[in-house]
Amino acid sequence: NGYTGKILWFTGLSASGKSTIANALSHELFRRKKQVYVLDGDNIRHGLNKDLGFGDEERKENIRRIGEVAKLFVDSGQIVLTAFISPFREDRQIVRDLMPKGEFVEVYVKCSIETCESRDPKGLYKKARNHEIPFFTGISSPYEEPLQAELIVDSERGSVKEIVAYIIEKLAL
Ligand code: GGZ
Repeated sequence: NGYTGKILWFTGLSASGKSTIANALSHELFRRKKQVYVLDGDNIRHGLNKDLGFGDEERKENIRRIGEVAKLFVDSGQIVLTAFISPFREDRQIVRDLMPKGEFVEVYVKCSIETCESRDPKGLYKKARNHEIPFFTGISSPYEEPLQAELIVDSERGSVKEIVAYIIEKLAL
């Protein structure tokens, strides 16, 4: 069972917990000697995609590039954990279609907009409400819930630790 390359594609609202869960999962997989790498806003939107904003077309291009980069990591044998809002079904489907069956696993990090807004770790929801940030997902830009996610994790119910354990068990990682 040597070859384990795949994409775990986390999708969900801002502050739903995508990056936190992906990073905790990556630490646990590393501990289990898996080749794993996290792609998130910190290493993609500040680098490769720093030319892109948050209009629909720019989000689409953001996700397209991330999909292509993730595919390269999978080619090199890694488990890639991506943590982007990726609000559009069509764009997630395009990445799914890049990958062989079973190598794209959609993980919906479910969390109500009310809870995300109350967490507001960076004060972005407040700014969006005050019209200081346009096209903010869940406020002034849509989020299309997955209809066919392989996994749904509810960050309002489970702890990060429980969710990580659940993902590892369900996917037999
Ligand atoms: C949504 C925004 C926006 C707008 C800046 N809408 O909670 P965060 O801060 O750390 O994560 C959000 C991140 C979203 O980038 P993604 O690359 O994941 O988005 S997408 O997949 O839709 O392309 C948020 C911050 O960037 N942010 N402006 N208008 N989130």
